[in-house]
Amino acid sequence: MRTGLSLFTLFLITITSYCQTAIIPQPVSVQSKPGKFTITKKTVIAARDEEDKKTAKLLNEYLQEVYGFKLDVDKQEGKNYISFTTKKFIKAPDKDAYTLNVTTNGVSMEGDTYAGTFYGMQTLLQLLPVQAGASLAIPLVSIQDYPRFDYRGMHLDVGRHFFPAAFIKNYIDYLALHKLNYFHWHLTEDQGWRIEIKKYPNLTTVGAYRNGTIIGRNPGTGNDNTRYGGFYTQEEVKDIVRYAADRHITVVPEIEMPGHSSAAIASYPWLSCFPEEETVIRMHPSETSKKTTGKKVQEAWGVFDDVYCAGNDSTFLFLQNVIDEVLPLFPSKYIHVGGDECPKANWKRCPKCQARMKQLGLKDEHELQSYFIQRMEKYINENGKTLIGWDEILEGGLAPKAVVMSWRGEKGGIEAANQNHNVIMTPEKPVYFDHTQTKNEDSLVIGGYNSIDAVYAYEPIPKQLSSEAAKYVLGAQANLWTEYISNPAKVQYMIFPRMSALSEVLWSPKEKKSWNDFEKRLETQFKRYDLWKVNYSKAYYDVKVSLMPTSNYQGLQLTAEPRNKNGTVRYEVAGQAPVIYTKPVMINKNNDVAVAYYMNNRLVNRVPLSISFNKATGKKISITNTPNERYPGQGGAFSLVNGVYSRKGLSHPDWLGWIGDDLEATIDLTKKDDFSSVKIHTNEQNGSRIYLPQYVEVLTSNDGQNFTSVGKSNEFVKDTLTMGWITVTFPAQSARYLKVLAKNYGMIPDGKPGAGNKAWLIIDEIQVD
Ligand code: TNX
Repeated sequence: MRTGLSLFTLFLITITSYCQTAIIPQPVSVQSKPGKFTITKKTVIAARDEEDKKTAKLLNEYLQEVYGFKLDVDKQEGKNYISFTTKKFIKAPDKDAYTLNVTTNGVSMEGDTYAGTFYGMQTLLQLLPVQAGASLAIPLVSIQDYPRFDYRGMHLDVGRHFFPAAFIKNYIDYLALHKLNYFHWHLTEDQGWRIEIKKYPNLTTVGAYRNGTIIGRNPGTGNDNTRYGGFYTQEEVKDIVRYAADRHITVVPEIEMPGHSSAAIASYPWLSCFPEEETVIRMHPSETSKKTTGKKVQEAWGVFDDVYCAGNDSTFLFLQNVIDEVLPLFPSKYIHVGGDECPKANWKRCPKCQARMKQLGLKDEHELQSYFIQRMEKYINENGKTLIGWDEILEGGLAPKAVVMSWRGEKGGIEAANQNHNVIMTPEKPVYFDHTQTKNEDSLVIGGYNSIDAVYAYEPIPKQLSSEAAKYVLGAQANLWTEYISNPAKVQYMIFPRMSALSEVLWSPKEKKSWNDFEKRLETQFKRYDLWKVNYSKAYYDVKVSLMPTSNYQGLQLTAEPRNKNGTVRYEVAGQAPVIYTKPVMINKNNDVAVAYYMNNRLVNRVPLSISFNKATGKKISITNTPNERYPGQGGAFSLVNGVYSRKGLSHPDWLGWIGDDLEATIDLTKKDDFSSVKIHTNEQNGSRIYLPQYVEVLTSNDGQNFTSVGKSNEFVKDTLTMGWITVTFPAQSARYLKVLAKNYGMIPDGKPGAGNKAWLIIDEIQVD
């Protein structure tokens, strides 16, 4: 008995003192031992040279900020210590590697480089408890670690919305906490020029401010007509670059050309092919333009025809002068020149551009764009730097030493790597962090869906590349475009927690990646976000709610499937006490319901659903044309008769969409029923190529074979600014089957937004009454 007890006690001591670590990104190797070391106010940080002292200072800042105290820094280790040592001069293969050892006497970090030591310190921060008040006990571990990719980046667009210098420093802190090492700073845009250039003061007196911003999703529902803007002085830029360097982060500036240059053109109209032409500021609902005179900083989002003139040498002189001021501010070996989304319409009608093409024997405007980038590359190379451009710089021939950022998928990256060019992968899917991370988004976002799982699953080296070509992939980066991100809290909401997944993609060995393991560590990471006082998306706690037909098509069956399994799902019906969800729920009348997810009795996520019953709800439906993968609906065609439709816009998961194709749906009411109207819920946003159908036609049948047309309509009544119903009414019918045909708008004609493309048709509900 005695032996049994003491053995049991020993066992208990072992498991309770054997702490689990939750480090993100996952290190190369972690060995845990039983026992712990506790940091107290008496613990001394030992750091010998200046760089390591900087890292020691950063550790102290973190301790102060999060736990409310600081430690002394000394040269000697003593008995209770945290020591930083850098071996220096150690090069590849494991560049920026570090080891971290925690014993009962202290913590030692040893880096191959200063950056390595700094990464060791970042790992130490993640060994600390996530409760601010707790004693700082850390588990005994031995960690060996180094990054997988050399380029681990995050981008921020400060053109569409401006973020103050203080927040840029916070953003850099977030990168550092994730062991990311490149900050791509997108400094110039149509909607604002954000960096002081002394030779060209108008760039910031004029180009940094716009007279308004469109409201809502492009092309908007109006304009706020409020002056907006801001810029960074060269002093602020230097300060930020230094701040980043202390955190072993390189800042890569982007000065966009030849497109996305409306703000520069507003400052100096002679940069345009047509200095006399006025800037067009598109506005919904008329989709005509706001009244302005002369060149203006853009107020709408999108791509604009007024770009730098490629025929004028003064354009190049201007850009070279700008670069002359930019390069000294940024020690980075890279400078990004954009190169994306440059319409060629103005170059086609510009005599100077055409003369340049003729003189150089360029066969089209793509070659002119290539000439533009190559001419700038030459200048940049002469100044000892390397040019980065978006994948459009492949069109018309790549500049000889350019690095390609592949954003329109991986295609451009693959092509460039096969041409022996370095590549940074930034494919829209899944690393555009301006896209939503939840199917239940209730803030305005640009569209697209990049879940945290998709980011985690991302592999930067495309399968198509040979191992030789794969060496050209320097790494990857997530981009944050800010059309719909106007404040720091929204930035945080969009990047967290996806940035944590990204860091593991870029840092951890491929074979170490495990979603199940990441999920466990993610819950600790959420607590760190709380410690860092940052906002983050709760999409990870989303509950997948599906509405499916019952076996006899007499109602709806709601199922709720949480991704995370540690909490509880509650089912709520308006006006009733919530119940714990355990099995599918039957619904057969109009109701406002919700599915909520609770962790430790705290609400973390809630999906509300308004169910509108009608004669088609829950019935059998089939459709002829498969919807596009971007708008597949929930449960496919059944989405159209599931009693639910969007009240907020296109991020609702119920939409079915077709490019060029019609909706042709057949509904089986299971028995003869009487009805005299059919409505479809649709969306009109011509700026996004979404057009109303030409008409909606209803046909009925009693045998499901032979259908007769009973009515047709294109009468659209809005229920929100972009959505509404087309209703077909007809003399009362008694039939078992009906067919609903919505005729796609078809090819978009000249003069309309999206001309030359097939229109989208978007529908999320059919109602029969
Ligand atoms: C495309 S990505 C752009 C940006 C937009 C972004 C929105 C790239 C090189 N150009 O100008 O902000 O889409 O997701």
